[in-house]
Amino acid sequence: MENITEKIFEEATEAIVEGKAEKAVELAKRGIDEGIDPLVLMEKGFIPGINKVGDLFETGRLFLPALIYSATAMEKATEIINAAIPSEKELVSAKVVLGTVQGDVHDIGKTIVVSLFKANGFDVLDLGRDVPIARFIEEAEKFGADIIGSSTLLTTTMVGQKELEQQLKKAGLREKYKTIIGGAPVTQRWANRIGADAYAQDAGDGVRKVKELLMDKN
Ligand code: B1M
Repeated sequence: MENITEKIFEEATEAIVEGKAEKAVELAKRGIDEGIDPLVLMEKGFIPGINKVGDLFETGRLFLPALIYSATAMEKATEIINAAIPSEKELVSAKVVLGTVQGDVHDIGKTIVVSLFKANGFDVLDLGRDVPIARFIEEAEKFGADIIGSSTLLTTTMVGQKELEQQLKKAGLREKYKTIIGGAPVTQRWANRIGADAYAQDAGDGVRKVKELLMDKN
């Protein structure tokens, strides 16, 4: 069993690096059928692949068309993984609005966060990607959210998370919501600097942090 699991992880990494969407989907399905936890499969199989692609892209050893093939393979595998995340039966009476900030179209990680939040019983409104900052607030007001979550993968768009804090303050709504931020370049230090209530390094951490924030809120 261990060998099969390791082999699936390796092949999943390879499928993403090579940008093979059909193969990635087949491996995601096979891994789940073999009983591998979908998030472990993501973490040990697919994420190392897309991280490798990122490194190759950054160092000029892979170009945009290949990055797009790999991203497509990753998106397709993520759909299968997200659908397989087991749901908690207990509903949490908390509403979360989540999106990727304006100027940024990276949404693979954000989508995993959304799925895990839903699986943990949160009522989630997914705003998608490239979301104008003011829209986070408008939608949170309409949805009756408790938490506003923002994701970003580009260093140039991190400033959107700061702007969200500023716009909330300006509208006199900062105390009404708890905010959580995430994304590859984001850190706890950035959260402290801009005044976000929490930072999460991955989806599981996000669920833990949101539960803590809700305890503070009540
Ligand atoms: Co882009 N890209 N990309 N890209 N891309 C990065 C981010 C980059 C680091 C690659 C590199 O150079 N090494 C680099 C950014 C450099 C920088 O800012 N300093 C980069 C660049 C430059 C670009 C373009 C500018 C390229 C170009 O056009 N010349 C362009 C930007 C377009 C735009 O947004 N305006 C671009 C485009 C793309 C694609 C469209 C091809 C594709 C995205 C497809 C999609 O998302 N639908 C893509 C991809 C795939 C990547 C890399 C390779 C992988 C990102 C990813 O999906 N990771 C990325 C390199 C990298 O990050 N290693 C890269 C897997 C995912 C599961 O992880 O998103 O980190 P992540 O999410 C994690 C955690 O961060 C956390 O939980 C998730 C699950 O564990 N998390 C949260 C995330 N959000 C959270 C929110 C929370 C809590 C936790 O609470 C609210």
